[in-house]
Amino acid sequence: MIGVDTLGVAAKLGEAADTATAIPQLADEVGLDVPTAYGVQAALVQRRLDRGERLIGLKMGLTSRAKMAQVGVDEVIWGRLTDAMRVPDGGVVDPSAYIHPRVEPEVAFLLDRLPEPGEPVGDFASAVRAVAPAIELIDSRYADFRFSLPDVIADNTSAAAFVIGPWSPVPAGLDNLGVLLEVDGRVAQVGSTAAILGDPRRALDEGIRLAGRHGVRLESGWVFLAGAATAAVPLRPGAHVRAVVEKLGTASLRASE
Ligand code: OOG
Ligand code: MG
Repeated sequence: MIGVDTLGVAAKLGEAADTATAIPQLADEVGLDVPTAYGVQAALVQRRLDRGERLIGLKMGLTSRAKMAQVGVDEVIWGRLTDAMRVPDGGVVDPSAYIHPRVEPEVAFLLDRLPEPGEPVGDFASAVRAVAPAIELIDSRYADFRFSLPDVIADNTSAAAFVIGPWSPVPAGLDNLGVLLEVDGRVAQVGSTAAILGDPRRALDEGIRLAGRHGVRLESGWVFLAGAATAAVPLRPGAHVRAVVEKLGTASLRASE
């Protein structure tokens, strides 16, 4: 699309994140379509790289019906992860650094030998070195956590922070593992990895395919978040959050008061 001020739109989203201040949706006003929105996302993440952050992975979004229904957008999307977004397992986040943070349970992959662009992942066990339970902290930069498809893509798919639990070798099956999100010891969400495109391994194929359309190639050593298996829940000050994935274990974080 001609005439979109990609850098200007990225600067608005970047400042909204840096100052934890919501902004109105902008896709309609500036005329963003999906390809231009990925261009804004690239520029938004480039601002982070310019200040010294490193690109360390890719995240999928809206790979489950629970998530699509929660935000009213029904297309699979992807975003970029940097080292500054990673919080150690069991670590503390400051909720006041975000606008309206939410947490959701995910499955993470540690990428290994990936196929050539355009090729499907033939052998998952050689493409992925290890798997882990994870928590993603999302924080839409748009008011009321409401957005259109191009809005959320431009906003790096609401990516804000993530925690990865202990890595395990790739198990025989990943397609029907129970998933729990606990807040302060109470079950907040229950689901199954089957909710993630029927099998979270499919999320990797989709990630390679969709990112490839925009010239992004996944790299060995990158982290990959397959997308939440359940709806996300608000992160309140002082909360203790655990994501438990059957056979894989637990990832946790705490929100400071
Ligand atoms: C968009 C990001 C979705 C997921 O796991 O589905 C996502 C949002 O919900 O704000 O990260
Ligand atoms: Mg997510």
